[in-house]
Amino acid sequence: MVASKVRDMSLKDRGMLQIEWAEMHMPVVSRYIREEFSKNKPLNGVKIGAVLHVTKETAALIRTLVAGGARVRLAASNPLSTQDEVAAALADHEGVEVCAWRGMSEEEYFSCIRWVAEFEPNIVIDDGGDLHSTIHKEYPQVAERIWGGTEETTTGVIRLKAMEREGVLKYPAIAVNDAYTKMMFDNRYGTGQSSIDGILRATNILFAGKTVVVAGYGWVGRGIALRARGMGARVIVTEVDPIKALEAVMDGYEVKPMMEAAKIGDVFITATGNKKVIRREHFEVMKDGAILANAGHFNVEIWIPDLEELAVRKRQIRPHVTEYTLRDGRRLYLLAEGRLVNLVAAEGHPSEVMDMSFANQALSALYIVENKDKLEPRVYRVPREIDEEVARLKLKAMDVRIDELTREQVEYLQSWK
Ligand code: ARJ
Repeated sequence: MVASKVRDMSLKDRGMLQIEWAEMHMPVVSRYIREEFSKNKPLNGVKIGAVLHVTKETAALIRTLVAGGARVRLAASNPLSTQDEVAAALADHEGVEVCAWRGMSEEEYFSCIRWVAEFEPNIVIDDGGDLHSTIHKEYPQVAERIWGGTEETTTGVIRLKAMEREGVLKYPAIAVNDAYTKMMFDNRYGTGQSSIDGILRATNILFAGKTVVVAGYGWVGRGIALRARGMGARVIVTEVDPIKALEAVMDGYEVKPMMEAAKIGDVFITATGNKKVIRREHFEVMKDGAILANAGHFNVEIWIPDLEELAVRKRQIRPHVTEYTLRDGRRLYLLAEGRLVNLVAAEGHPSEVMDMSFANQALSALYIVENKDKLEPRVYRVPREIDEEVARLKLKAMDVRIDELTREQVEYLQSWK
């Protein structure tokens, strides 16, 4: 408790109410798995270092890990995404230390991540890969002793696979992002709703009738395109992958190069995981009033240095809306400083979908404890059994029942004759 660094401890009661609200909608993590963990204490004495967005949903996960007997040190996975009241409530918790406040500098952000590394955790849970990367670069002795790690998001998994490829990965890593019950739900339905929620809270614009350009048609882009269309927007998708581009066409969207989409879009939402997706040449042709938002993990998709260079004036119009006036008088509006618009301008994904993502996290942490002697320093998929268990528990919570194969059907599926 003493070691925690948060904005204001007097917010803790308010934070606890938010956590209760989240947990009401997270039956898998905060009821089923927590009950099991409380009973059997499978994480007894395990030190977990976590770098996650410090939200009410993350709090539900942390409380479940602690119920299982773990001690947790938690830092923010983005300088602007922390819910300060939740950070205070968590810092007040037995067994939890927190380093997170909204609006921290880049330097403070990394100092909190180092503080998690210095905990010498047995297990590391990361979102985006900054913890994995910092430990590998700066704390090799700590890395040697880590049993295993998990990774919440696509960007982090890409970085872990690069480490694996270059032969530098020091501990086994489970790509929680790639579980079906994560990627197909959190990335699609979670981001689809929460990114639009962030844009609406920041701007209060009407989506109906707008031309919305979605850059990237992975799970995140698909979800955003789907929800934007559902609200009456005309959706244009940009892609570099021919298969995904074709899928977008077949799903009924217009597909164009960014250079053409730039001229006609009212709202731009990036979801590629890459850098400089919207840059100088695009800003130069955009319409007066165009709105720019990012849904990807890092603030590099909309290339802000170009925008800064092109602008003759910059004003904060309202929270999370920065106006850039270009030389010819056109005004472009950047939301949430180009960081994940859903977590900065809204509250991130709804609890219901984080319930599935974080159930995968909790069960993957347990899997590492149980299999630490067998696992090698590689990137692993979430075991199929965990994925199916998460789906089963979610269905149970939703009171949805499904059929079972008959013996005859099982035999039919197994026969090749
Ligand atoms: C915590 C959240 C929330 C939320 O699972 C999502 C993902 O892949 C991350 C990309 O950085 C963000 C993470 N995420 C979305 N919403 N994490 N609480 N409410």
